[in-house]
Amino acid sequence: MEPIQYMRYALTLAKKGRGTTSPNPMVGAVLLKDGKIVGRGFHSRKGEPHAEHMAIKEAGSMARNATLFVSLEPCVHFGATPPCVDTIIREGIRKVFIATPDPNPIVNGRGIKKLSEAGVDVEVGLCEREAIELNEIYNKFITTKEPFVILKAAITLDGKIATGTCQSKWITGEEGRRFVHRLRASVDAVLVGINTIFVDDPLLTTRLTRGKSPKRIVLDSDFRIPGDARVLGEGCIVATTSSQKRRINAEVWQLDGDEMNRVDIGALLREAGRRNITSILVEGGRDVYTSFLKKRLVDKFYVFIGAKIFGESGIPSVGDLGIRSLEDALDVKYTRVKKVGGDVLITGYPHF
Ligand code: AOF
Ligand code: ZN
Repeated sequence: MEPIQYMRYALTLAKKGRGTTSPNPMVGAVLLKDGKIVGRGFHSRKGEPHAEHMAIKEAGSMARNATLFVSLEPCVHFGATPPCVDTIIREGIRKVFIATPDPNPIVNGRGIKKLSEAGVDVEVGLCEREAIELNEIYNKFITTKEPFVILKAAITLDGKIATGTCQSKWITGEEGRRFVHRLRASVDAVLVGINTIFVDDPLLTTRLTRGKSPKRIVLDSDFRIPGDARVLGEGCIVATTSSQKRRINAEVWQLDGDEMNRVDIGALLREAGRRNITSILVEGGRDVYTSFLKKRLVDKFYVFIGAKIFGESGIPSVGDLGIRSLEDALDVKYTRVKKVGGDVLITGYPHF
C-alpha cells in the first residue's frame, strides 16, 4: 500500500468522531511497522485521548521505529492530555506523515518544528485538502472564536421554499430529509426564525438517523414564542432583543439589536462562540436566510432542489438583499452537485 492509502485510512478513522469532538477537531492516526498496521486511533471527544495516543497505546513496543500517519499536526500543549509530540518522540517513532498543520494558535507549526528538531522525519501535506475540509468547522472556530455557519435550504425548481399558504412539507423526499438529520447530528446547533415556529412548530431534533440532537436556537427578536412550542425544552435557546421576563422552558439570550432592532446576527455568533457552539445549521425561513446573507455571515451552503414547481404565489427562498445590478450579486462556488433520492443537493461556499 502507498502512504496516501494509510492517510486515507487515518481520515476514515477521524470521521468516527463526527458530531462528538466539538469544540475539538476530528483526528485519526495509523501506525505502520514493517508494512503492517500496528496501531490505530481517533479522537472521540474532548477529555478523551488524542488520536496519536490511542494508536501508540495499541502498538505498545511496536511503536519504536514505526511510521505514523496522522490527519492533523500533533499537539505541543498540556490540555486535557499531555502533548502528543512528546509521546511520539519518547516512543521512538521514526517518521510522521501529517495531513495538515493545526491552525490552533497554540500549536500552528510548533508540533512540526518540535518533531523535526528531535530528528523525526516529518512530511506534511498528504491528503491536505480532505483534512482541511474535514475540520472546516474547527478551523474557523479555533481561529475566530465564532461558529461556522451552514445555510441549509430545500427549494423548488423555481426557487421557492413554501407555497403561498406556507406549506413546505415536503419539498424534498425521504432521503434528503435523512441527510438533514445526519447534518443535525454533526453540528452543535440548528437555528430557525420565529415564523418557522409559528408555521411548522418543528422539533428540530435528530430522529431519522442515530446521533445526538443539536442545541436549537430560535431567532425571536420580539420574544413572541408560544409557551407550548414543541421546540422548547432542554437544549433550546431563544435569541431576542426584548428585555421581557417570561418564564419559558429555554435559555434566553438577550442580544443587541441591529438597525431594524432585529437580533444582530454578528452579536448572536459572538455569543454562540463564547458558549463553545462551534457550528450552526441555519434552517430558515426566508427572513432568517435574508438576515444571514445581508450580513454575509454564511460559511457554507447545502441547497436541495426538490423536483417541484410552485409558481409565482410560492414564497421565495430569500428576501430583498438590496441587489440591483449584476455586479452586486452574491457569488457562490459550487463544490459538489449530487442526486439525493429524486432531488438534487448542491454544496457550495460563498465567494463574497
Ligand atoms: C492532536 N491529536 O487527536 C487532537 C488534537 O482539550 P485538549 O487537550 O484535547 O486539546 C484540544 C486541542 O488539541 C485542539 O484545539 C487541537 O489543537 C488539538 N487536538 N491534537 O494532536 C488529536 N484532537
Ligand atoms: Zn495531541
